[in-house]
Amino acid sequence: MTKKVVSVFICLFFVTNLVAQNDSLLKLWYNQPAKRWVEALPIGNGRLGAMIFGNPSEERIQLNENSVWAGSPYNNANPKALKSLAVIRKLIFEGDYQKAQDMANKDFISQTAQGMPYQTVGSLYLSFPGSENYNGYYRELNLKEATATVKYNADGIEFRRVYFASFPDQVIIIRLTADKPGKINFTASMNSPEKVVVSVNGHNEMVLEGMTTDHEGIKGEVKFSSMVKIINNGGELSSNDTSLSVNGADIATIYISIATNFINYNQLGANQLERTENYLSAALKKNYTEALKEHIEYYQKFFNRVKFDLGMTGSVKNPTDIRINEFAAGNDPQLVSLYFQFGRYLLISSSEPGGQPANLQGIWNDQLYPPWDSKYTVNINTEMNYWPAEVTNLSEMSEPLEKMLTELSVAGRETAKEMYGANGWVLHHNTDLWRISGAIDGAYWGMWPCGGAWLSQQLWYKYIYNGNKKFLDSYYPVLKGASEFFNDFLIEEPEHKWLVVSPSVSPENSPSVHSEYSITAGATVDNQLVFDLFTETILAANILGKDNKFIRVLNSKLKRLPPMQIGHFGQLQEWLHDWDSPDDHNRHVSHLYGLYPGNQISPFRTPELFEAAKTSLVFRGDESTGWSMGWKVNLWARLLDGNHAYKLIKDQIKPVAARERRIGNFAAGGGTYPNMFDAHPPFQIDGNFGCTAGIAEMLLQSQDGFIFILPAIPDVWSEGSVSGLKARGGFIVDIEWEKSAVSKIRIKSLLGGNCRIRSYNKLVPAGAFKFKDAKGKNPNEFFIVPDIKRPLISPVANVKPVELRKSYIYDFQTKAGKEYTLTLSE
Ligand code: FUC
Repeated sequence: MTKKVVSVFICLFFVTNLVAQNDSLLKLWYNQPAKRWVEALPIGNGRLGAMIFGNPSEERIQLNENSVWAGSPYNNANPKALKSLAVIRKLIFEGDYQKAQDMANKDFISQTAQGMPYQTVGSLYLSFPGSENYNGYYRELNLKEATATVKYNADGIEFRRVYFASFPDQVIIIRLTADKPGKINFTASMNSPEKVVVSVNGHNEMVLEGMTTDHEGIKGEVKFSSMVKIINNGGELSSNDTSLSVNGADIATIYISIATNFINYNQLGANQLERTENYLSAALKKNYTEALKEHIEYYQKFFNRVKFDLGMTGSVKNPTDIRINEFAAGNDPQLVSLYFQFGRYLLISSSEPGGQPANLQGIWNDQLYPPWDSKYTVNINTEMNYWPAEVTNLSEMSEPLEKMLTELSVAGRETAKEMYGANGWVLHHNTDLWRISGAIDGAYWGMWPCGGAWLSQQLWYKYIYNGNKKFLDSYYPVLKGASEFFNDFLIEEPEHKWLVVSPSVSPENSPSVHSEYSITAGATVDNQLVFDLFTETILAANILGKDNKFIRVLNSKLKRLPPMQIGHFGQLQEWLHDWDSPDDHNRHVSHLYGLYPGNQISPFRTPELFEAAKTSLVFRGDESTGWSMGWKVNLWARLLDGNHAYKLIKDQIKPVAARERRIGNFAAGGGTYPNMFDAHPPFQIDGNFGCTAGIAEMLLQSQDGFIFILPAIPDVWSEGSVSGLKARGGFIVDIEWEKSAVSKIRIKSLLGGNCRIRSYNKLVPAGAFKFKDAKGKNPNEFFIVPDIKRPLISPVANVKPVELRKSYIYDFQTKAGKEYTLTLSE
């Protein structure tokens, strides 16, 4: 071998070794079984979920299916709203918030059901006699393969269990092995907090049948069934009336099938038993090895798109729970990449095409009445669940959300007519499996008719990341319907003659000047949301060549929306009036929607608003509930402050306080459970997704007319690499960096078009393509930025000029399917 060949060989060896090493770290692992549910490990295939406790002698596998919800099809609009609408608006404009809120509670908030809870199916228990005394215990969740494993030794035998929720086969499979033949002995049984009957049928299958509960006057009519089948190699399978036992087997493979009678939000009546049997018998046709292989292949199609490496420290040798405990005080960059990949794992596992969107707990819930019913809270939480979908290259996973939007646009149309006499469709701050759209939970929280405006953003994001006109065309009616509602619902406020949403709230917050009353008109977030909704509807209609007349109407209304305002302490005003207080540490930062996920506030285009948003965020504080901190990671990334974003990651990845924590009057105490689930507290999955998106936002942004490379990395991430992130315009971006400077960028263009790159470092093309300093507007149609009015600024506000680090901005033309490499200029 020549010297050159040898060094290439060594180099390759080193690189593959490094990758292999990092891949082997894509695991959550523990030295003990889970004692609490938030220590158990989640597996899921979008429809089915399971939590693995991993106890050697008494294994518990807690089960979920995504259509097991209490109740049955219903709607909850309050028909009295229409008659009171003019009165309540007048009360709000006159400043009589008390009367207005009282009226909203009686005439607008639903007087019937407030949403149905998502419910558990129950648990499968496996009891292993002789495994009480064990050693060498190990439990892991492998993010690379979407499998969980438990290992331990008892009586000189090593036992091993592998668990996965098969994507292609739609069943949960558990394989039990031992390193000596004939040693697998256990009894399987099931129970549930639901009313269920467990029996064993003539084929030695354990069958659990149940019906979900009635709730708030709505009859529980979701019938569900589960079947458990055990295939034993060697030994014997026996049963009694309610359990199955295996004696002396070499290997046992357990199949868990679950199905319900749910057809869609409006219809029940499928045969759940037949469905359960069908899944099971289809799965049994494959052997275990094949099933596992196909499961991994399906999963990796999505998971493997993104690789992320921040390097590692000695902390990687510790179990995950210890690393979470120590993260904030030390330096464990690999835990950040693990947390990020766990977020992607959770999205793939809880939101699959054809299924339900991830709810407040994804699909994992062990209760009948989980916190906030584990439904869809749409004044932040459901949207946050999908923030990582595009940027972390998991576009397919948001399909259930888009389907839900279509359904809401039908169900919400009735509500818009009934409550407000308006066209289009409306959604308030919550929905559930039945796609309710009325206002719930009391006016302080629920008098918010902008759920449709926020949730519809998903449709536009999907389009600008993927450029699929067919998609845009098929969802355009949903977008248009959401706009039609606000076209009818906006009303002129008396002071400035702006068009505002009223009655409404700035989600779950009230100004300290009248802190009991949140009810308001023209909250900043509402103005921003309607602005985006109208803008996107107009753009979509133009692209599709539709609805000229309607566009003209929307255009004229768009101009009459209130501008953003900067209040007396230099903050971005949360309300139409200058009511904000620096002592307000509410977890919601709704008015910062314009900064993230929106793109109305930018350091380059709207510097005054940028500074005002920062002032608002500084006063809101860092520590809060889990999802709030996840949001703030994104916000600090958009404020181009990587160190502050990292501070929020430290706040997020910390053990949950034993006691409830409050800052002033406001809930704080969010963090991370040992199984890496986000703690609101309690467990709420949005924080996982929000923080995952935030980490991506520190590495790559594309909302401001260009792709910003490493816009906000903290000093502690001075070296690293990420590949496969997605930017608007269908650009797949790989970045490597050293000494906090970009060393290499590779961009794959899926759609062609101008690629505009901003970087803190001077770049040159590697290869023969034209590369120039960027000027003027980006001609790429997916990088449209909104035209924002100058803010109104309080005369006493002190608005500082923005100080930005020097950056470079370039343009180059791309062809669809081609790759382009840029490197650091010497
Ligand atoms: C909203 C938030 C709460 C919680 C709930 C599910 O009400 O204010 O913090 O996230 O949704």
